[in-house]
Amino acid sequence: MQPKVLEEWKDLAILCAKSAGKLSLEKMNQPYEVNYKTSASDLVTAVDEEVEQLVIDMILKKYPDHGIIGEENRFKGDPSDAETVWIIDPIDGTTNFVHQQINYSVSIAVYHKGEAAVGVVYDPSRDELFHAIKGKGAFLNDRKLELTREVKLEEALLCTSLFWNKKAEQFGIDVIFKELAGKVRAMRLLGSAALELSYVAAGRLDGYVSLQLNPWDFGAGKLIIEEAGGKVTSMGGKPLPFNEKSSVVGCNPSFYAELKGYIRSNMFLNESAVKDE
Ligand code: 2AM
Ligand code: CA
Repeated sequence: MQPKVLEEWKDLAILCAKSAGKLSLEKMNQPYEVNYKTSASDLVTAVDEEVEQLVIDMILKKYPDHGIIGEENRFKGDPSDAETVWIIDPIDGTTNFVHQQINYSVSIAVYHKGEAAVGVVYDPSRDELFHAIKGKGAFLNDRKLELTREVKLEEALLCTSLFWNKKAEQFGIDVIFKELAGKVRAMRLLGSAALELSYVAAGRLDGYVSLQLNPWDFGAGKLIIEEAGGKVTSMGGKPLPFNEKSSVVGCNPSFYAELKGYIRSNMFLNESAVKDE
């Protein structure tokens, strides 16, 4: 893809993310509807839907032939018909949006022929923009992000979005994380996967692990970590897909092999079963 086109996609992704963030901040202190998706711990608000619609309208105005995969499913076409697909999460960390009013983000990725081309994650409450173009590096606002510092696993600040559900226990993940927590410097759980992956790229966290995420949670963050020089794969070491669920390991490259090996050797890992949850 021509560099000029990639720049245009990135510029629109940034414009969409900032407009989405502004709308979410405006709506935050007005009454809005909150609904349960699958359970009381899986929320969706009227703001998620309104913000997704805003982003879809902005994308289709400029690129009517592009496909869109959004968490709230508001795109009317079939994204598998398009060569270029935008993957959006209007609010990643809806629970934080509702409870904390911070620690949530807008995640927008552009994939071309199945490959990540552009990734943008915007934190509206801190006005922080993480962005990357394939082959052109990753940035936090104007600062280039480079994971050049060597980090040992025992010095690492690790993050997860572990779900304490039956499936997680069945895979032994509760035991692993208990043990892993004693092996690394400390563990964190922030509640917005897109933001947590971006923090890994920025060196604020050293690694992020999840048993299962959706493509709109990791689509942009994956490219931002890779462009900062980090490693991101599934727990089994496979490249992350753009159109289906996956487990995720993203980290500073210096301990990737050790961390992935540790997870694999301590847990019964059947990736297709993890995905099918
Ligand atoms: P979401 O807020 O867009 O749903 C929370 O730990 C992280 O996992 C968030 O990025 C959240 O994204 C994501 N997530 C995906 N499915 C989830 C679920 N069923 N319950 C809680 N968080 C979920
Ligand atoms: Ca969401």
